[in-house]
Amino acid sequence: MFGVVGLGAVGVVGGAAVQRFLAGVAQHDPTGLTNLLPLGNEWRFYTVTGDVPKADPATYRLAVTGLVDRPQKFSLTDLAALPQTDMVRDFQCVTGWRVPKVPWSGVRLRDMLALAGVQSSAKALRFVSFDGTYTESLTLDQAQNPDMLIATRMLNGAVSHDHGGPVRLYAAPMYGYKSIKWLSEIQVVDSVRPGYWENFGYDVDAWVGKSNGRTGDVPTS
Ligand SMILES: Nc1nc2c(c(=O)[nH]1)N[C@H]1C(S)=C(S)[C@@H](COP(=O)(O)O)O[C@H]1N2
Ligand SMILES: [Mo]
Repeated sequence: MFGVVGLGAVGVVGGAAVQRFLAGVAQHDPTGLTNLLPLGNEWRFYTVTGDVPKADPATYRLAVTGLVDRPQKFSLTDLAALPQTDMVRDFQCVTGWRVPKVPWSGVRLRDMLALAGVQSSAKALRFVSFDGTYTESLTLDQAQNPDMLIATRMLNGAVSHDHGGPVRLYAAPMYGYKSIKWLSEIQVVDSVRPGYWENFGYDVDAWVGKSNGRTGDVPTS
């Protein structure tokens, strides 16, 4: 049942259909055997919704809403005007693949929250994707980690559409499913709302090497 639901949710559309299909299989395979599929040792492009409409950089907005004193909508120009943070960190998917030493840039999540003014009743963040389906979560404590980034650049360029551009989360210390692509809204909320994959059984606390039974993985930050 688990696998059937998962495969149904993976869009098999367009040129990357086969890769997306295999990525979907890998994500739902509790045995880990699909790691043996010849996908190479680089990025897999994941989407649970098939083709995602491209955002127009001129009209794109990132909304910060909920339990904040100053709800705001940031354009790409607004984001570029905020203090920028660079980091080089591995990207680690819970299914086993890792891309080493990826350069990332953007705005620290905690800087964004300070700007918005988080209210005292707030406990967690709910992240929303403009793909219409994917969500993620962090506790406010986790969001204070300096390696949680609202990424506008990766691999020395703008975040590409396939990688979740124009803006994605990069939760460096956690498995890749936390790094929501095509980010459109950060809702500040009073309790953790488990994200898309967490509803299929992945751990809400997704620290690399300390969750999902994957004790062998080396932390990325
Ligand atoms: N919107 C959205 N974000 C997502 C996903 C997704 O399917 N949809 N997959 C997650 C998972 S499981 C991983 S490992 C990474 C993969 O990032 P990439 O597609 O840039 O390689 O994106 C994460 N963010
Ligand atoms: Mo993943």
